[in-house]
Amino acid sequence: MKEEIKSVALTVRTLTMDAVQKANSGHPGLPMGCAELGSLIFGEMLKHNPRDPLWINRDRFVLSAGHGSMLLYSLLHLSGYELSLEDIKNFRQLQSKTPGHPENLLTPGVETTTGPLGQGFANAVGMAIAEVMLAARFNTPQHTVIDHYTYVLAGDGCLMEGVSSEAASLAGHLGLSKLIVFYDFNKITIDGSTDITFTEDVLQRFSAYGWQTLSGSAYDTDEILALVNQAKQEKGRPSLILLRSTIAKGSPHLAGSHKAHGAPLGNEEVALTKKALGVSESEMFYVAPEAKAYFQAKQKLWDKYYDEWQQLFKEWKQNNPELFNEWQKYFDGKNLPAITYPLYEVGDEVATRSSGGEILNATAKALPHFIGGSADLAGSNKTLLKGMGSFQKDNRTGRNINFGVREHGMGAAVNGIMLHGGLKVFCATFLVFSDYMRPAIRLAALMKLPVLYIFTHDSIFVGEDGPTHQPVEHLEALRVIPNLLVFRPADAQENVEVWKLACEHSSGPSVMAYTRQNLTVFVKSDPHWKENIKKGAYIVADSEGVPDVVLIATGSEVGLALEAARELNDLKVRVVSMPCRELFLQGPAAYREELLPDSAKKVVIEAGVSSGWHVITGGNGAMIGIDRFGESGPALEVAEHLGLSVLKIVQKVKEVGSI
Ligand SMILES: Cc1ncc(C[n+]2csc(CCOP(=O)(O)OP(=O)(O)O)c2C)c(N)n1
Repeated sequence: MKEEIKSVALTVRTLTMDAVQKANSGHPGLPMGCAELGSLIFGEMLKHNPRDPLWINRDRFVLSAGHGSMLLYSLLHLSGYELSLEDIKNFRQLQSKTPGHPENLLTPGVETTTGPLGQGFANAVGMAIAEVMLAARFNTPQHTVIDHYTYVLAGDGCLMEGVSSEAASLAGHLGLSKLIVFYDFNKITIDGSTDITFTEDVLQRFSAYGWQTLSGSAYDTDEILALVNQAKQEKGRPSLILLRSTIAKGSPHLAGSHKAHGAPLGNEEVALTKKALGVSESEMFYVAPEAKAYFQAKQKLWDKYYDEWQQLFKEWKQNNPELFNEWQKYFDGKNLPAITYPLYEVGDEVATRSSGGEILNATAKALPHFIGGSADLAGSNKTLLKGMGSFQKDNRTGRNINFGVREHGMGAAVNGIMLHGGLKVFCATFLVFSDYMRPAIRLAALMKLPVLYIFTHDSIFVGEDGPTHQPVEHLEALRVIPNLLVFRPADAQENVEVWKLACEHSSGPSVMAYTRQNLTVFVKSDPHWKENIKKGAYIVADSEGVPDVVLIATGSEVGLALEAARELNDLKVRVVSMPCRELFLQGPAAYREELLPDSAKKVVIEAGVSSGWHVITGGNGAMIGIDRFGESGPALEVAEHLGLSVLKIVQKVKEVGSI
């Protein structure tokens, strides 16, 4: 095996050097430094099947240090995934399957999109959570249908990032023992040696988090396999295996240098390295025949594991028809019962966070695979799944995840849960703290993951907690993320309808922005509002004939708009509720024109920044928003102070209407 691993490692080095050189950009250092480790992961550790990259029970491998993508691409190619040598030659080219950083939607075998350091690590924590949850749900004493490891390769950068600390702390608390992280301890980052930045004892830190910590050399294959064995023996803690390594190992002049981190080695150095490795200098994209043969032989073993699992699954299915019925709900979306949503009547006074909590519980009651949690705000967010337990070390069937005060880690972990497959996940915090999860939200949108975000306390109407807790720019900041839908329902009835839309949005995440304060369920003048809300907006109250002014509002401001409209007797006023601007803008142009006639002035009312709303006002109207931070005080006084009272809205509309 040792000789074969050498040949695989050699091939990783040659492919990496040539691909980076040809693209004239990329990161040769990590793949060359971790070539042996990567070869062992793909050849000796992973139970996977390159012919079925989405096999549910495969071991997961996450390259958290995504800049080292050539490590992953070389090994995916060698081990038989659908990634040709031609693809490797197209490294970093437009629309290739080998983008600069790994993207799960582009390349078979890539488990998650990585590059923003630390995110992959935290995704892996989510994957390990999913594995444990699903194992508890489906395994029987006779049959272990869910049973896999999650391996991670993380560098100094990943472990410096706060997101990995949060996720590691959570993983330690939860005792995720099937999570095994390799730490590429090369002590090099972009700016030089970690002596200038990162001198803590990482192993001690992880030990304090509740991890088993191990260490060895990245070039001693026996030792690495023994350490992994030790990690697997540990049943109560995740494992961190620190491996001492040399960046760009094999390069005569650049090994150990930060210069090899993120730049081509240069033609001369590539030639010298090839020579040192015993490869012909003129040979480009050299693949050692022994490396190919090694993986071809491995495929037989993987087929064996795979077939054994298929057989096991078949038996399990025959013996447990009811469990299989459940399985189909989790993994295929089949046999799902209809959700019985709560009913709300006109005049009901209920905060959208409260109706949201009821809707959430109704959903969880019907969908057994619906799980999630809050970052220590379940009570305020109203997101507790009642009677469904807390997922803990000693309760793997709990469906509430207590993420603790760890929004960064939560955001990234839920991406991992979703990526794992089998579960539908939500997470929650205050809207103002969505900033703490923004990198993960962005990645969820990029990966088209249908995560549900429940963000409550959605405006200055939070009141006394003051500007630190009053979001103003957040709705807009979220709306600008491509492929993310932001819903801000105006009452409990709307909430039910937009929740359905969010759940149906299967190709990306959705935000539910909910109020802390009560909102009155209002009469909708449009008899087809439940149909029309699917287009992002609908008419709540209309004028006789073509309106002079259309008031467009979202969430809690729809109620204000309705009150203001009643005061504006001299004008023909229409009120439009727009719980999802993105859907409205993506929808049919004719509907947009119908709702917002060219001739009418448009006044948008939202307790947030005005930026972005010009697309609706179209230069013919105004925005009543909040282009500053809020203030601490009773909510209605703060709102009045910031121009969000009925009186002030009426004044503003009169000004606009008379122009
Ligand atoms: C969140 C984030 N910040 C910054 C970067 C830019 N960046 C890419 S690699 C890197 C250094 C990483 O060092 P290390 O993990 O030790 O990788 P190695 O040098 O060993 O390849 C930085 C700062 C990034 N990709 N993500």
